[in-house]
Amino acid sequence: MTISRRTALRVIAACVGAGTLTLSAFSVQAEDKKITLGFAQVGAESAWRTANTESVKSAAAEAKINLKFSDAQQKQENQIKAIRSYIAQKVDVIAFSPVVESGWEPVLLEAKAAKIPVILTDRNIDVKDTSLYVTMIGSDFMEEGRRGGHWIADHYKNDKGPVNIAELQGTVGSAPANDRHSGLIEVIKNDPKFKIIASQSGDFTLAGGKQVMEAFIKTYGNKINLVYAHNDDMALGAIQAMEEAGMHPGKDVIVVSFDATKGGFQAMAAGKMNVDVECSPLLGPQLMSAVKDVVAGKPLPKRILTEETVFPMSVAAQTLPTRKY
Ligand code: GYE
Repeated sequence: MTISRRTALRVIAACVGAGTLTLSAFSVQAEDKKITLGFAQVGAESAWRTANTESVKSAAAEAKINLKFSDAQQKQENQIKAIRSYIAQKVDVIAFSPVVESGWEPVLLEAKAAKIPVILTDRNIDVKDTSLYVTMIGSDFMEEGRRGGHWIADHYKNDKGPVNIAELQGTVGSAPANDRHSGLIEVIKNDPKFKIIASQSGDFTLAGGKQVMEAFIKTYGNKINLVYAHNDDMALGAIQAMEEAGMHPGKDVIVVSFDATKGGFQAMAAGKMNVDVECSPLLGPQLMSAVKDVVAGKPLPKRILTEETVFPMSVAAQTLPTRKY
């Protein structure tokens, strides 16, 4: 049934007259009730992070959540400042991706005292009192490290070694750097042919990876058999450094990386990277649904995991067009 504009106006007028004009009052209330989420991001250090930021922003818009966003430029003190300002602004929920694992108790106690729920995304923290956060949404970095380790163990199963590994670590003290290291060690520790001959942080950036790799090449040269880079940006930097030194990444030096970004896939398709362990940055939708549940008082699991896999070089060209980040 369609009604004319005039009829509609008459109906509204009648409602007003009868004191039943609840509709517009409701919509004003709904507008007021829009959830405000304060999100403290790590920085913009990698392609992974750019995709993660984009996912959070677009999912907030989609979910009609009012997002306050800050970029900590990879510094914990900036993140703490941002969280304090969200507390002062009395946002409904705070979410953040912690740069490092330790040192969060004081600010999280402040959030708790202000009764503002906190959700961790992407990276975990090291706190005794887990009531300081509602849930943690993200990957299992230990498992990712093990997946990298298993690929390596399998790749060298018929090789007596030694296999000299140069490790490019992520940001010092961050969960993915700690766990991708420990996951690898767990798998290779009982096989003496694997030796980590060099290990240093490139801070998850391309420039950092390149610089550290240049130093490794100077010290160890052709002794390096495998580069284990904690993310694609550092692996791409290391590939550049190796090529500039006349080496052949992907062939005479095996390259193992994490994230599975388009950049990683392009390197694999070009034969310069051997395997990329997936880590999805597309956490925005899961975060927004958790935010809504928390505000609605619904219980949430303490850990919400992302599903991921491993991509060897052989599937890169075929899979590249379907990659979303
Ligand atoms: O692997 C790296 C980024 O925390 C999982 O941070 C994330 C990591 C990701 O800088 O590229």
